[in-house]
Amino acid sequence: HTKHHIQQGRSTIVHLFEWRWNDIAEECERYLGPNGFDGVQISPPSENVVVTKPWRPWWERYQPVSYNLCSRSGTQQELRDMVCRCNNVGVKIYADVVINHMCMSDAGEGEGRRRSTCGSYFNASKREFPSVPFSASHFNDDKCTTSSRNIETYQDIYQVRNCRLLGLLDLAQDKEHVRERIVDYMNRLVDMGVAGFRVDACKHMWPEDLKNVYSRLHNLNTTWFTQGSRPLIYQEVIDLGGEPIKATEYSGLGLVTEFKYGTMLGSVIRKWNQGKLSDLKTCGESWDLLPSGEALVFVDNHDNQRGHGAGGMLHKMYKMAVAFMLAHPYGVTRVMSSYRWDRRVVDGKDQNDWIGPPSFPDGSTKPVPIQPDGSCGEGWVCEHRWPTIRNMVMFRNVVDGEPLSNWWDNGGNQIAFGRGNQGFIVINNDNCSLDVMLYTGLHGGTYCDVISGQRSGGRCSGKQVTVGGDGRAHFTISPSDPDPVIAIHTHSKL
Ligand code: AAO
Repeated sequence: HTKHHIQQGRSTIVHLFEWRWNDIAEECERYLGPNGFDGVQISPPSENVVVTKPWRPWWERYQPVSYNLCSRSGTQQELRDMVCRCNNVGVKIYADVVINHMCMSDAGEGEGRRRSTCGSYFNASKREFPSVPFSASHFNDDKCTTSSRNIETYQDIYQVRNCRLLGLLDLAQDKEHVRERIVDYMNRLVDMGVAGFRVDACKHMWPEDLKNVYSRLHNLNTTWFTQGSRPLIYQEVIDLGGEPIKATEYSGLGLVTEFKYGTMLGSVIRKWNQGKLSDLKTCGESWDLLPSGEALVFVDNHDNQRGHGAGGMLHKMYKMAVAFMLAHPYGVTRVMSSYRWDRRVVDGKDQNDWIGPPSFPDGSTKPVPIQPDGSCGEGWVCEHRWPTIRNMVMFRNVVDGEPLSNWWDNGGNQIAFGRGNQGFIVINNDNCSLDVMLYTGLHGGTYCDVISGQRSGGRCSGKQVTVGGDGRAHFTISPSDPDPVIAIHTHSKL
């Protein structure tokens, strides 16, 4: 079984969606390292087809034409430099790998930088990708029984795995040549110092083929990792129930994205179907979630944000959901860092869901400028720099390994819980004030709330909480607070 390498004292993967390698390298050094992030999920580093209709959508990166390492995020040299610089400050890189398929069947033929990001030749209608190389016999079409060659129903496991997802040319991972090319691609990244992978569209690949591929991966690069370390793998499988393919078919191979978690949390925070925060008392396996050690959890992802895949939420609720997720022991946590685009929703669907990252007229991605207040400019949202999220990532590090403890709720939407005797969080999602005395498990003293401020030196820029010698403290949270949450931990003690 995969040995996990979420190192002690660091938690949480941040998905720097569509960022350039150079910007990620800077961010590791100036922000992610010092703030205790475990690692970065990067956008797919492989060469992809250049889509111009619509203009350079973000999703073109999910249409590889080769496994050469140049993309809108940068060159192979820039990728290598980023991996090295991030590892040097203790921040790991997890690469998003698209190995289920190549580009869409109607992508045509071409070469040069206007057609593919490294300029490699491909011919989609002949299914030829000579830079890998792949050719017609390496695809699954002979196994697919639908007349469109596409997946037409998710109720048939053979269609889901042998036909084309969204019209994308479906690779035959049961063939040795295909396995070997994929393994070679992933091993080039491992050898460079990458610590693991987000594997795209795993539902559409047979578990035994993935098992074969993962078993052939090299150990992590010993320049940064202890000898014998295995890559951390988290597999994208959307399992919300109702389909024959289950997340548990993949959980023996690595972590699996637990889509039920964000769906459940979002619905409770929005109070849908009479949901209330106090329901979260039992959050975990009894909710039909994967065992905690097998799940990668998140509140939103790049698909959900724009109505692709399976979930979105208002700012205040969103931060509350992320704060809960980071405080609660369940799963390996991932936070999303996105960019703004002009949503144009018609009949419930965003017509602009394709818009790519902030870019120059020539299609190249803009750098991420950091403003004097620490936020990002040029349309980059940088949720991971929001103080609540950053400080809760640190909370999770401080309480790492501690059990859920001292749960309290009012039977409605006010809850509180601790993590051993290391940290304590109180959340008010009711429309009335919270005003209560609670046992925190923390040692007596004055603590700085890391939601409304933070400790620096001996001073606190936010609310202060006094824990008595008996471990009890008085909390008040008004529902109109910008963040109706209070969180304290041993490192925020004044
Ligand atoms: C683009 C165009 C397409 C075009 C295609 C080829 O948008 O119109 O046909 O090119 O020319 C991304 C974009 C796609 C884009 C693609 C390639 O999202 O729009 O297509 O790049 O450029 C399924 C997969 C899942 C996948 C998801 C999008 O199982 O793996 O579709 N996610 C990943 C990536 C994603 C990427 C790809 C895969 C492809 O994260 O960014 O696509 O590399 C059900 C199923 C899910 C299924 C969804 C959506 O979900 O369970 O397995 O995901 O449907 O089809 C309720 C249900 C829930 C259901 C959900 C949505 O919540 O409970 O089960 O509704 O219907």
